[in-house]
Amino acid sequence: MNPIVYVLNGPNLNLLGKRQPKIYGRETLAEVEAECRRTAGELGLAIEFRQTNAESQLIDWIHEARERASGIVINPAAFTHTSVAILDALNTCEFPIFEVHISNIHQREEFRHHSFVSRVAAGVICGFGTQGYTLAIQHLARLTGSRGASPIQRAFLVGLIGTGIRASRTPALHEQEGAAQGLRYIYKLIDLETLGLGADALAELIKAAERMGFAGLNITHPCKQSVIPLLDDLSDDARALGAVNTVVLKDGKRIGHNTDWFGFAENFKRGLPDVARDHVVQLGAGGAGSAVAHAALTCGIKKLTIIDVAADRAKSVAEGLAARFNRDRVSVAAPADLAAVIAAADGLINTTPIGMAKYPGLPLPAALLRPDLWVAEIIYFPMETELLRTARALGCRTLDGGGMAVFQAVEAFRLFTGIKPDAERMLEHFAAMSAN
Ligand code: CA2
Repeated sequence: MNPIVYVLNGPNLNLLGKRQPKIYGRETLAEVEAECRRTAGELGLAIEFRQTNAESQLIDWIHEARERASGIVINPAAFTHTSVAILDALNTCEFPIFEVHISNIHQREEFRHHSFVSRVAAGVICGFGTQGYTLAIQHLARLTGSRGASPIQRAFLVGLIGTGIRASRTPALHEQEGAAQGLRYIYKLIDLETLGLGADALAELIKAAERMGFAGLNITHPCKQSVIPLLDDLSDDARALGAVNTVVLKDGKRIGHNTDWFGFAENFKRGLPDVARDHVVQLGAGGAGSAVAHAALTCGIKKLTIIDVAADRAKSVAEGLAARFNRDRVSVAAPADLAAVIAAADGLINTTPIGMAKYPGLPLPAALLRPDLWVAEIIYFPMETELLRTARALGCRTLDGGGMAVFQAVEAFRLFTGIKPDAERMLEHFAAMSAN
């Protein structure tokens, strides 16, 4: 039978993620529990995860653990600083006890600097956020000699197939998050251009990746559609969008997903949470166009008008959307009608490549912008496109494409590894890379 670890939580920790996020973060106790279970599971430990607001209950659980457990991880919360009774109960235990605090209690009010529990704890972790719990569990596993695979041994090999991708920041984003999670994580760029290959090499490259034990692949231009016939199954999103940017390779199967739309939706929710959404114009219906339009409608944009120089592309994206959302919410306009539709819009989303370092310029005449029009980009190289610069100078609310790049990677990392990445950490890393 697996050794049992009791993870005990004291008063008010049931409010985690719901109040005081600056001190305690945004993660809920249920999410902490899930992380603890995952870590313990990998290490061959069983977990009893509990929380109470009552001192007597905590003491009863410590007594229960005395009989059953191989260790305790305890965040006694405010009882840390007050309870001799909890200290006495812990003192009767013959196994290691680790005290965890989410915040750095020594940086806080004087009355939090003293802990009764520390006298009996084999170790104290504070100020590591909720990661403190999993660190304590990992250490306990080492002490108890539990033989699960150590997370440091878990290895993931993944990659990106596309053309002209040498400057991509996605490999660094994934690898750094993998390292921060204690994984051996390698993200290879498989650039068709560098290899002198055409898009028709895709089947051969996927087969090779599968044979070499890749956990998954990101797929980008020009292969997001052509990859589909090479897959065993698709997620609902990928099927609806007819585009795949993430392939999970598992148990001999290839499953296609689309995390681009999630990337735009998360970025939009965070960056422009309160803007008017009655009518929005999307420029461009190629590349990421259908994923962005899908995200826009999912984010509550009431009516979306799509404009593309290639009328048939705009029409086909609009038809796909109309099949999934209410038909009245999507329309197509001709480039000649741009001024009129923009005049009636709350926001503008640019999904054309104009503004990228390779295609500098504005995707529409500057005279059509006005201060009460919000403007969103999906380009992140450069982070400030000419469109964003012009819109900001006018006083428009704006959103750059950096967040979309990060959140598509957040979701792909989760799909490849089954491990929830730290999105805030990935955003910070991306910002640091972009500042260089
Ligand atoms: O940092 C920690 O983990 C603490 O143990 C948390 C206790 C505090 O009394 C200790 O000094 C340090 C407080 C737990 C309250 O938890 C809340 C969580 C979210 C919102 C409000 C309270």
